[in-house]
Amino acid sequence: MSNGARAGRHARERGIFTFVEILLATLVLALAATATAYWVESVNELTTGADEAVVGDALVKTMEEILAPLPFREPGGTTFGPEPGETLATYDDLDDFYRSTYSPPLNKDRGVQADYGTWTITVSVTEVDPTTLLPAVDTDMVRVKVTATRKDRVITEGYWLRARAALE
Ligand SMILES: [Ca+2]
Repeated sequence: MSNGARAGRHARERGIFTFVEILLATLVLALAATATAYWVESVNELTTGADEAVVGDALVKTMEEILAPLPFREPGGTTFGPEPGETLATYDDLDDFYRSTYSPPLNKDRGVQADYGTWTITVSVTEVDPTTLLPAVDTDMVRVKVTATRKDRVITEGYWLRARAALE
């Protein structure tokens, strides 16, 4: 029996650990701590992603609340986009918003949601052919797209079609 093995056996008999045992235990603890840190970081990333998805959905829905009640087109108007002199506060038909970007995003009263300054809402309203849904000119259908981005990453996109009603 070697002197090392004899010393290890004597150490166990005395109830203390050898240097190798302490080294192995330290290594296992270090690996466990690293795995735990990695797991916590992964959970934090998932939570942040879930939070962003919830906020992105809410911001897109807020724009839907602004856009949905608007008439398809300015009564008697021929302009696609805001009529001369109109501003955000006086936009009164859907295509007034046809190429809009808001950062911070709007609240349902068209005010600014300053708490979401890192977010951008982009609205596009495109005339489309009602049959093919391809871009077209002077049709009775538009495709509305609302995109919520944060730090140049698209978080949520919402699309819908809007047809001109019989009396619009
Ligand atoms: Ca208008």
